[in-house]
Amino acid sequence: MMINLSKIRLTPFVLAVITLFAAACQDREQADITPPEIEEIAIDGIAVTAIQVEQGSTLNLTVHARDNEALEKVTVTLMENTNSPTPPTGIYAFNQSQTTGSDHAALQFELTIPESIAAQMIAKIVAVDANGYTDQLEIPMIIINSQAPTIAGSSNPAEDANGEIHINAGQNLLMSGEANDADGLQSLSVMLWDANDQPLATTPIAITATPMAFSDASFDQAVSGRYRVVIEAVDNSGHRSYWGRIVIVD
Ligand SMILES: [Ca+2]
Ligand SMILES: [Ca+2]
Repeated sequence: MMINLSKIRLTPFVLAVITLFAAACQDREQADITPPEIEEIAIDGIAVTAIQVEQGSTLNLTVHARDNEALEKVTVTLMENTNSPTPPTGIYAFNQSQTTGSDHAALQFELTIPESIAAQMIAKIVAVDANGYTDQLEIPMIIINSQAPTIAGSSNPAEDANGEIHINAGQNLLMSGEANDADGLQSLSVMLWDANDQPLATTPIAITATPMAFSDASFDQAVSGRYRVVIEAVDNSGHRSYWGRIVIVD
């Protein structure tokens, strides 16, 4: 049967129906402006607000997240803690995403922790919904390595309340500290890293005793900017520890 369009009259009733239909469609398109929510981070079923894990172990992290409509994905990234430099190892490349089409998900992430490092990091968890709205959470993550050396460091000038060291361009930064390890120390060095964490200067400390103390490593920088002073200690078994502070050259 053919419909003769010319016979459909735009009565007030038809116009009202069309208007309501258009409004309903628009509401539907704009409905989800509610961001997702990360409800809980759990390890072996127990909710955590910080992560402590031993070297050489496998970490099973569960992220519980929810959205009013649909979660798109959840990502876990391990990031550097500003006061704990990143050791050169693959774990710090951990950046794993899992997609989900559900409004609620419990997603499993498995991280293998290397044997040889002790580190402090941040685990950043991001949940994204189907419209790109996000929720994110950053929780501290400490890799406990009872085999790695201990390091104590201090600076002159001393760090401020934010844990940052400020020096003027050309001013001397004097570092002192001590490293210790029951297995004996293989190496100890004090370094200045640039903003990209590339070493600019290294002062090796000869190991003449255990524990090994030093008080005479110094650095200066003529160029203003952000740097990091780093102490690295390695024991005779290859376990490695880092101590670090941000240095701002004003
Ligand atoms: Ca949403
Ligand atoms: Ca050791």
